[in-house]
Amino acid sequence: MNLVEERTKRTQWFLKDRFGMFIHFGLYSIPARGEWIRSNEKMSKEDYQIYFDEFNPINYDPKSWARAAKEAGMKYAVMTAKHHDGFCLFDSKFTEYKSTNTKAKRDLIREYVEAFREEGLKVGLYYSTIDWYHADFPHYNDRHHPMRENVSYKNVQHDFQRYLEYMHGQVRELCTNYGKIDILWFDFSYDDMSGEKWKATELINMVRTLQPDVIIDNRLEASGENAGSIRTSNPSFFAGDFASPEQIIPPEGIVDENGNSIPWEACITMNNHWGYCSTDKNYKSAKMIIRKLVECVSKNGNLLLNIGPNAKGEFPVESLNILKEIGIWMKNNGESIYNCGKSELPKPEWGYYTQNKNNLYAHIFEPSIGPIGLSGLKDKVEKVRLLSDSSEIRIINPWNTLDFEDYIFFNFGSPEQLTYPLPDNI
Ligand code: JFZ
Repeated sequence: MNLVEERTKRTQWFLKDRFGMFIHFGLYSIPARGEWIRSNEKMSKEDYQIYFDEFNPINYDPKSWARAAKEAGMKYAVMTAKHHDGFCLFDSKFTEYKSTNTKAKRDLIREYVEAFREEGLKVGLYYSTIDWYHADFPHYNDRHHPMRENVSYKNVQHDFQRYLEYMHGQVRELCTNYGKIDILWFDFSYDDMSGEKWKATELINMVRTLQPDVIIDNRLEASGENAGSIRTSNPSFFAGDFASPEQIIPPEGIVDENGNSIPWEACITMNNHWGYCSTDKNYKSAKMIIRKLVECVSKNGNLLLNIGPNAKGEFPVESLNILKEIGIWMKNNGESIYNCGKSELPKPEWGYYTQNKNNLYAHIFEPSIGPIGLSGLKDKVEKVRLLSDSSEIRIINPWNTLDFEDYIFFNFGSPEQLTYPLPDNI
């Protein structure tokens, strides 16, 4: 098997599952101004240390998180084992900067993988390639590093090889000590900090040896607008198994250079932050998120929806409510999401299609004043049913179909609507 065939095989479950939960949790959940706070506010190690000293998420209960994810219809999750600030939520032997050394005294990642697996969800780990804590991370040329403008800091010697040993050692721990890992989500590459700079071939070799079936994102080489070589027919060994567009749903999905769809997953936040932000109440509606999920699936993609738990280890109440609402919809309509993908039919003007082997699902976003038309389907549709209650939707002949020979029409409103021809003046 070549690399593309191996990718196709590994990602089968991922393409069926379609919907997952992203969790950004760490020391930054305490200041509650987002996970980039240390960089954004140019905080020194000492400035940031207070959050380590204080960290104690007394209500951390990943079982309740897993239940919330499952009830929302999510099939997998990805949680930050280490974010850019370098703080480890797992018991790594390579650092003292970890949750087991805080007041919490817990390996949060162990509890997370166990809880989510118990609910039947697949588990993923986010691991930041960038590290603002490790003394050997080369912040002297790093436009993101909190200490980028600190002159005395620039003169300190940094041994990047030592950082790479640290990073590889931690990835080995994550692939060894936590059972079967379904997704590894590396984040991220930029400037010349990309690909072999991370010793990516060696890293992926190790990962594949320890976790043969794990799927990996494309960010060991991708950055910004560059998706890396995953879209070529000859991707690099570390190109990843799926593309990871962020806060955007690609207009045409993601295809390789031959026009074949490749696995992709859009990650989006519920408000405008990844890590908990107490003042950001700009939550998207459940309706909008459901529509974004439909849009992803209609373009052969997945949706990874982020939650930023607060310092106590709780999901914000707004997030919980959104999850509940999504769950109600998924319970009734999940059949049009799981195991579904892009339809052979072009996008209809009133919404999106999703499709599986047996059915075409019409997701009607636009309210209609009358019958809704499906192009190219005349005489091809056996029956139309409302997915949520299996009730009959009648295929009808609207008043004057002369111009619509290729369409079938069905009525989505009350039957009476059908009988009234539209007035001439609208
Ligand atoms: C990254 C992180 O920096 C961020 O904190 C969060 O974890 C998010 C999911 O991923 O954000 C990025 C990464 C790469 C780019 C932009 C934002 N990029 O290459 O343009």
